[in-house]
Amino acid sequence: MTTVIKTLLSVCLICSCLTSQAVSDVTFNKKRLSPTLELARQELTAPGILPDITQIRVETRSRPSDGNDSYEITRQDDRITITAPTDLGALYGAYHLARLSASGAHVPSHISESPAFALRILNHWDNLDGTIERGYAGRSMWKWDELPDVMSPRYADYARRNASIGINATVLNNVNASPLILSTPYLHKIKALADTFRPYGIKVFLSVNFATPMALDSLPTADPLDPAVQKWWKRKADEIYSLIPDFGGFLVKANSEGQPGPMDFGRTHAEGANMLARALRPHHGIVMWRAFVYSPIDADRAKQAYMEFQPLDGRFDPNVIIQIKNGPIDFQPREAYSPLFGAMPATPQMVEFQVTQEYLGHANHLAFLAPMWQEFFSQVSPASLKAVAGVANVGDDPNMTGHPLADANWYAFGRLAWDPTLTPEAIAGEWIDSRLIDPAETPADIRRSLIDMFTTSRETVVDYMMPLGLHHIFAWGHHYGPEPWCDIEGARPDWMPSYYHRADKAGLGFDRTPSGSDAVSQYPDSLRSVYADISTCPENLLLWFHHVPWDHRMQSGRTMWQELCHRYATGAARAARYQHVWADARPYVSPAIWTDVNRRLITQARDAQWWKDACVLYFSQFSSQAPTPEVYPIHHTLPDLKHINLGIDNYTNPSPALLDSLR
Ligand code: BDP
Repeated sequence: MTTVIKTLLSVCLICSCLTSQAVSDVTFNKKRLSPTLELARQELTAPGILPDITQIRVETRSRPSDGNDSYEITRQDDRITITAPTDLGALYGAYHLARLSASGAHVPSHISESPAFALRILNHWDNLDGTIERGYAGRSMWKWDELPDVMSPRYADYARRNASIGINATVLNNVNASPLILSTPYLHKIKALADTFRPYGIKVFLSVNFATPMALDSLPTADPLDPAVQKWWKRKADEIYSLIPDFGGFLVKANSEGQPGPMDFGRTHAEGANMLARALRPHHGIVMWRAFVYSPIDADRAKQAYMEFQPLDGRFDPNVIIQIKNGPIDFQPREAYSPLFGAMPATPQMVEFQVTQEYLGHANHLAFLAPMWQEFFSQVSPASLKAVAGVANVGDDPNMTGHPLADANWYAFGRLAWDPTLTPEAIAGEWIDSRLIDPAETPADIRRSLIDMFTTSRETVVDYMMPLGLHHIFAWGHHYGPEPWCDIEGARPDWMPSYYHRADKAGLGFDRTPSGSDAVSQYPDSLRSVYADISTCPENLLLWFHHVPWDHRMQSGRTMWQELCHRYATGAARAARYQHVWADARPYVSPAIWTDVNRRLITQARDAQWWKDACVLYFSQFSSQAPTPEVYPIHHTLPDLKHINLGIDNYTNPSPALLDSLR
């Protein structure tokens, strides 16, 4: 199969225009195929699938010990049987075979799969006006003006792409939620989407604004203990379920960044969440209540979620899950894991990852995120979590993800939500083989270099943006470029880079040991002592936990200043090298994708230099030491970089002068 055809297949897998052979004999034990089994049939009879298989038998039957989404595949010579307790399990089995087939892999004699998490959910930060908060792949997929009358074929395509990697739920709208999403006309639009997604096993959830009863129906309050408010939510839940019987529930951002919440009425997060949970409970719905909050108490930003939520352990109803970002701050290129995980043993918890690259170069930089998520799972046991959420990188761009290789992050999110033990190498290999190249036609060393490029890319971004545990030194607002010097009058101190890097003549980094903010004390004892001691703290989190003297000796033998320069230099150099890897891969990748990615890799390398120059020049003012030789050539001057003061408009619509200055 050529790579061009493969690209087509990855966009539209059920493409009857292709003429290669299909499996001739696909049978089911069920006489009448449900819409879900019909989808499985379409997958298994798609042209070109499993060329050496002649027969596939699909058996769906309940076995009490099986999880709902599980499946088994057995192969005997050229015959395959998929066995599953549910139709959806069978569909997942069909997708598994399609995946193996697309990457040219052999079907082993026995496969047994069951997902690690029952709920594997994408969070869209889509606004009702079609914009996407932190979205870099065009506008929202959801065409609210047209729905429910016009149903874009892309809705089914989207559902299929999710289901084929095991994602089984979606939150359609932004956590900064418009109350309008719960109005009756919108519920009819949502019903139409839910009907389309249902055969694919995708449940619909909504983000809700806590003050919706006030905004939508002029109630005088949204106090969760007010009976009229409780009744309002019960009625709303009944209305939703009358339209969407398998509706999943609500995601709530409350009392954070200006969003309303129970604390506006003197109530706790638990009282707010439970009120919603009780409205949903008769319908088996759940509430995912976010822990991304800014405590009013003046404490280290990294401590606030823990301080606000940990004391509420055990106070939430059973159908509430606390949704916690992977790190305690905000989706930085590298964070320590959030200490709230494991600190609320009597409360269900779930993790929120960010698939969209708000802090990782938007749709311009390659940053394959499986290593980041795997790093998280190596610290927080998947068994301790009820669910996994990922903030989507999906929009209405033709390829849905902007950067063509960013599809690998959507893919990796789904695959890890299904099986968190998969390695980044394995996931990158699967994606590359099935969606980028034809492994049979691509030399092994080229394929290997592509996998290496993917699996090193996140660390590369960390190195040229924020090595050694630095964090949040992004430009104001859009979070694209470097702005460690940013100082906006009147803004929250904990939105300022200097709050986090704390550069001074003595050193660099945030002292979170007992002599500083003592954020380390929120971690379990064994880890607290490791993080608190500068000699045992992992170097990739050193400046996260310590204010480190410039001349502190690192494991490499370099001083901290030299190591910092080294990381910036190697990060920028690696970003530049990706262009060579890509050049070598050119004959094996579709020309359109090659050209698009090439353009973005050039931008990435340019941006990496910009990050290196900005940070090294800025911090050298505090270290009082010149950049080390490996940092050269330095392309910019600090006054120039400061002068640019990138705003998002500048970035999306750069003036020629700005472009010149960045070259
Ligand atoms: C931050 C984003 C902001 C989100 C917020 C959140 O900058 O746009 O609304 O997180 O997660 O990362 O609520």
